[in-house]
Order: sequence, then structure tokens, then C-alpha cells
Amino acid sequence: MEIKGAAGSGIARNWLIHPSFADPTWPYVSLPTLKGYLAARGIPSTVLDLNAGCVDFLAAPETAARLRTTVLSRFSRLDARRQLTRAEQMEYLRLLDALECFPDVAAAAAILRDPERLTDPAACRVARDAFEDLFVVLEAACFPFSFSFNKAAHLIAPWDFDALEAYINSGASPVAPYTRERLLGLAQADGAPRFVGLSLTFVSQIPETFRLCREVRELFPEAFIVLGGPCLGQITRHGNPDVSSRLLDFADALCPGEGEKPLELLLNLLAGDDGRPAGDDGRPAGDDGRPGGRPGPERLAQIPNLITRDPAGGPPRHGPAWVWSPEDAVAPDYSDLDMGAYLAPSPMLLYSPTRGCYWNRCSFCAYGFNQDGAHTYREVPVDRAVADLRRLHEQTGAKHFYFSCDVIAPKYAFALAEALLADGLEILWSTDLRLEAAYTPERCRLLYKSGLRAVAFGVESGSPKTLKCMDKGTTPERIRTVNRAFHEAGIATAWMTFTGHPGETFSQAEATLALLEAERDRVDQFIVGTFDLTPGSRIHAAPADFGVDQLTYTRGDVFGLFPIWSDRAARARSPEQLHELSVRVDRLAAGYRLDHYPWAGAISTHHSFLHLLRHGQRAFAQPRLRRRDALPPLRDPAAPPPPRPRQDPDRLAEQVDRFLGRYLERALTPDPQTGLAPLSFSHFMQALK
Ligand code: B12
Ligand code: SF4
Repeated sequence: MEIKGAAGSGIARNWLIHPSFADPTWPYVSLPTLKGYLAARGIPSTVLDLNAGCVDFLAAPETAARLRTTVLSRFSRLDARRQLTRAEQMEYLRLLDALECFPDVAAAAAILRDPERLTDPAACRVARDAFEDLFVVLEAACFPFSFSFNKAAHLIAPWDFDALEAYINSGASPVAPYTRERLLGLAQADGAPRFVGLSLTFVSQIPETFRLCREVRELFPEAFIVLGGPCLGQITRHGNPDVSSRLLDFADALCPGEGEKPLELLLNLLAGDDGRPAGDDGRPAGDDGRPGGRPGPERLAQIPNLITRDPAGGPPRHGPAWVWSPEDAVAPDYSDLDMGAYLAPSPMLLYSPTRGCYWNRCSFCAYGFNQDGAHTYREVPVDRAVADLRRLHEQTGAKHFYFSCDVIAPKYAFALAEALLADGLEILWSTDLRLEAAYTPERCRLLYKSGLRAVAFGVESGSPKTLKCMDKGTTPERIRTVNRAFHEAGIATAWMTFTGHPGETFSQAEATLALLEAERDRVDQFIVGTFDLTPGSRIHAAPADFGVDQLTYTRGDVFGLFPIWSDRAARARSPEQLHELSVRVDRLAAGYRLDHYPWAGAISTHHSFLHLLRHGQRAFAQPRLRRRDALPPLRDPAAPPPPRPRQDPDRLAEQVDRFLGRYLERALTPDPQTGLAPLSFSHFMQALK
């Protein structure tokens, strides 16, 4: 169905879309930020959070019934076969897993939206498990793709254009019926969009973002489509040289940097003087008979931060650079979003009082836009920030805020705390901070008084040598002292650490665990990750300086997101040493209730914040729930008992594991000619044949 022209009020003709899959417990800040900025310049826009919106669609009885039917009918079909192909074996195993765990997602969503039950550890756990079971069911129903609120992936291959086409054309998207209904509904109410901006922030949004580009193009052929967001920025900077022109098959323009000024100029250009886009000669475009009247390409090419097609067929054109400055600051506008759609009992809003990082030296970091020079540290004036927070509190009723930024300078944090106290605004907040000596016990008490209840630190390592190699600008002694100051002020502290930084020896990795073990009584949450080499970081730019002597990609990783690398120190670590490290991490974690994003127990999540407020700083520093305290799983009452498989699952699993092990060994070994490892979607499909 195609909706033509601008019916209705026309107010909603500029749409800003946040696609699945990402954290559905609170709204992400980028699009409300853009809406606020545009509104201040008289440009209306509508924010659609399709990620949060899909939660109730996935929880609906009709969706559960459809998933059940898909899983059961595919299972019966494969179960009846005498022999299964390799791909069918994999699918069969996933179908079997799904048949065991059809969840009652609606019941789970109700728990997570109830303030009492969300903060009851046992109830919260079964609700979270029901969502994780939903992802098991989706992995079977949408085979070979899998999803969670922090992931959307193919079985084995990284996203490339073949994998994306397969995803889009196979109809595997679990949320497609919802997005179509939502887009058509909005167009029917307010007219077809003139402009659609999609925000690609997280890697987990990749397949849905590109599928939505196609869906929007099909439903609203005249809409001007723009892709933006940090993940899009990463892809255009570090992907294959032809990636931007391939992306321009999905969208009319790409915005890999900050989006305020580019959107202001673009939307004015699209509106023209008479409601039609302005052409290069100043006359309204469309007079030349081009469909929809696209704005003149020369005018488009002048818009900052925008990548557009060269009409002469040359490489894409990059507009001049533009960087947000504090004078551009406008409060995010969350007014389009239905706060009841989020998986939480009350709103918690993201607010960015600063942008960029004043340190900007850590070896492994490529936060935000630091590679394009846009990462200078910038602060929203304190009085402005307090006024923004007050307005957000009054508009939405939100009392909880996450200050969403890379870092906050101590001086600014203290000034903000004092201004919040002077204003009398009673909010509770959480944020990430750098470990700075300025955070004395007295200053931490000030922060607590102003409402700070949880803070996360990029501790990274407990080894002075590794910290130095990272250029982290801190020491184990500072980590200990500053953490204690926060903890003793009543603020819950979370440590983000990792092992395996290039050059790190076994004993340096041990030092991180030793510091955590020594300080465990004052560390309220922690994570020990393993080092990931991030494109755009200093290590990526000069790998040899850090002892990284192999750095390559798989052929399918056209977006340049997953480098394969190795360094001498990593190769020197024996399997016994790695085992010893993981045993020590497990021993530490046994004293905590930790979890992954976005659930309670993960660092800096909405649910964790609510648990900390309810149960205090040590909410997660508790032994895991005993089996006898656990509630029975939330199962879909309409689900049939799991059928008995005719195929032998153990034998199939063994065959699949053997095949995948052999395949990956080959697929991840760099080809001496190209230097790339051959893994890609089409390579894998070939291997399956
Ligand atoms: C706060 C934060 C978080 C918070 C809150 C996240 C949330 N879901 O709400 C926490 C700590 C929980 C978190 C978690 C994670 N995060 Co985080 N996080 C950030 C951080 C530090 C600040 C975000 C922010 O407030 N930015 C300010 C806003 C205004 O900027 P913006 O979002 O970039 O938007 C601007 C532009 O991008 C552009 N724009 C955006 N969309 C669009 C659309 C159009 C059409 C246009 C024209 C322009 C445009 O205009 C906006 C205004 O200028 C960013 C880094 C950064 N500096 O942005 C990382 C970042 C967003 N996180 C990142 C990651 C990886 C994660 C995790 C996946 C980490 C993990 N290993 O699990 C998790 C996943 C969470 C999830 N599932 O949702 C990456 C995302 C990129 C990627 N590779 O996926 C970032 C960019 C950091 C990085 N490595 O570079 N994160
Ligand atoms: S890791 Fe944190 S402190 Fe270090 S450069 Fe990145 S944002 Fe700044």
C-alpha cells in the first residue's frame, strides 16, 4: 500500500526512527536530542522508537501463536526427514531448543513494568529469563539469524551486503509486521513522510536499520532517507572503500557525524520556499520531472557532515565538517515517546551534559566521534543543564536520570551538583566518571547530596604497567582511594575492567583480579571483559607500537567492525594461565548477581539503578539466588508439551560442532594472497553446499 502526498496536519512529515535491536528499558538520547534542536528552530519532527514499540508486539498472544506455529511446523517437517542437510541439522537443533521453552512474554513484561516485582530479585529473574527464552524461540523461527536486546547476528558470518539482502528478502525479521503497521499508521494520520532519518547507533541495529530503509523506500518512495548515528560513523570510516556508495543504495544521504546542523539545513532545503525541495538553480526541484523532487545535488553537497551521491558517478561527496558546540545545546525532547512502552515501571531519561572526552588518550578507545576531530570536550553551561533537567522532570515526571556522556570533568560535576541543590530539583542520577584525585570524600558527599546514587568507572586494569601502556592516566592507588571515597559517600560503584590488552603479561592480568579481590567490599558491581581491538583507537592506528603483529579482517566484514588480531603477549599466555584467570573471575563473580545488558546486574542499566535504589549499594554484591528461592519459569500456557524428536540431537550436535570447528579453522585463517580471512556469508553458504 502506498500513501501519497501530505494528508492530515503535515506536522509529522519529518520522521526520526530508532530501529531494533537495542535496550528497551529506556529511550535512547540521540533522536530526542535532534528533535529538541530542530524544534527550537521551528522545524517539526516525530521520533519513533520502533525498538521499544516492538516489545508489546513480541509479547502479544498473536505473535506467540505465530511463533509457535512456525516452530512446530518447521520441526514436524524436518523431523519427518530421513536425512538432514547441514543447514537443516543446525535449524533442527535450534527448533528443539525452542520447543522446550515457549515463554509467557506478556507476563514477563508485566513484571518488569511493576515497581515491586521488578525489584524483587526472584520475580525479576524469571521475567528476564522469559525474554531470553523468547530470543531462543526467535533464533529457531528466524533461522539462520538470532537476536537479543544487544545483538542481531547471522549464525556465523559478519554483516555484509549479501547477508543483509538474505535477511531482508527471506522475511526473517521478527518485527516486520509491527514496523509496517506502525509506519502506515503514522502516515495515515499525518501524511506520508517527506524525510525519514534512521539512527544506527549500535551494531545490533544493523539488519533492522537496512531493512527499514527498504521498507520506507517501498512504502514512501518520495521520502528522502538519511542514515546517521555512531555505528554508521564507524562503518563509513573503517569499512571497505566502496562502503559509502553501497550504503547510498539504501539511503539518499549518510550523516556519519553530529546531526543537528546537517538536519536543520537539509530539512529547510527539503521544505523549500513553497514546500518543495530547492534545486541547484534556486527553482523548486521536481520541475525537471524527477520523482519527488529531490533537492539539487550541488546544494546537498554543501550540507556539513553529509555524504551524498555524485550525480556524475564519481565517489560520494563529503560535505564540510561541522561540530556541535555548547551554544547549540537544546534539551532532548522525549514528548513523542510513550513512556509506558518501555520495559520499566517508571521513566529514566538520558541527558548529555557534556560531549567528548577531556582526556582522549586511552590506547584502546574510539568513543563517539574522536577520530574525526569532533571529540573535543564540550560542556552544556551548568545553569542550562539544570533548567533542561527541570523541564524534562516536569514534562515527563521522570525523577531518575542517566548522564549519558563519555566523561564529566570533576569541576563541572561539582558545579552541576551545587546548582542542582541550589535549584531544589530532587532527582536521582547515575553516570560514568574518570577516576580523578579531585573526587575527595567531601566532594563525593556533595555529589551524593545532589542525587548521585550509582557511578561506573573505567578502571581497566590493576597493573601500573598496563595502565601506563594504556595511557589511562591513573594508578592502582588512585583507583582504590577514589573508589572508596564514592563508596563511603553511599554511591554504588561499578568497575569496568578487562584483561588481554596488547602486551599484557599473565602477572599483569592477575594484578587486575588481585585489586578487585582486595577491594570487593567496596566494589558494588564489576565486569572483567577481554580486550577487543576497536577500529579508530590508537592501537588500531599503530598496532606495532603495542606489539600487535597481526591485524586483519574477514572478507565478509565489509563494515570493518571485527578486526582479527594477535600480539606476542597473548600468544605467550598458556591455556593453563587463561584457565586460572577465568577460575578467579568466576570465584569473584560467585559473590555477586551480575548480568549482561540490559538486565539488572549489568553496569549502568535502568533496571540495575532501580535495584540499587531499592536494596542499597550492595544490591548486586550478594551470592546468587538459591535454587529453592527461584520462581518457576514463565511458560506460555498455550504451548504444547515438547514432542519427542525422531532424530538423535546429541549425534546431530556432534556433527554440527565438528563441521563448524573445521569450517572456522579454514575460514578464519588469512589468505596469503589477500591477507583477509575468507569468512563471509557467501563463503559459508558455499561450504554448506
Ligand atoms: C551513554 C552510553 C551508553 C549507556 C546507555 C546506552 C543506552 N542504550 O541507552 C550504557 C552505558 C548503558 C551503554 C551501553 C552500551 N553501549 Co554505549 N555509549 C554511550 C555513550 C558513551 C554516550 C551516548 C550519548 O549520550 N551520546 C550523545 C548523543 C547526543 O550522541 P549520539 O548518540 O552520537 O547522536 C548524535 C549523532 O550520532 C547524530 N545522529 C544520531 N542518530 C542520527 C540519525 C540521523 C538521521 C542523523 C542525521 C544524525 C544522527 O546526531 C546526534 C546528535 O549530534 C556512547 C559514546 C558517545 N560518545 O556517543 C556509547 C556508544 C553509543 N555505546 C556503544 C556500545 C558498543 C555500547 C554497548 C553495546 C557496549 C557493550 N559491549 O555491551 C552497550 C549496549 C547498550 C544497548 N544494548 O543499548 C558504542 C556504539 C557503537 C557500536 N560499535 O555499536 C558507542 C558509540 C561507544 C563507542 N564504542 O564508540 N552505552
Ligand atoms: S576510555 Fe574514557 S577516559 Fe579514556 S579516552 Fe576513552 S572516553 Fe576518555
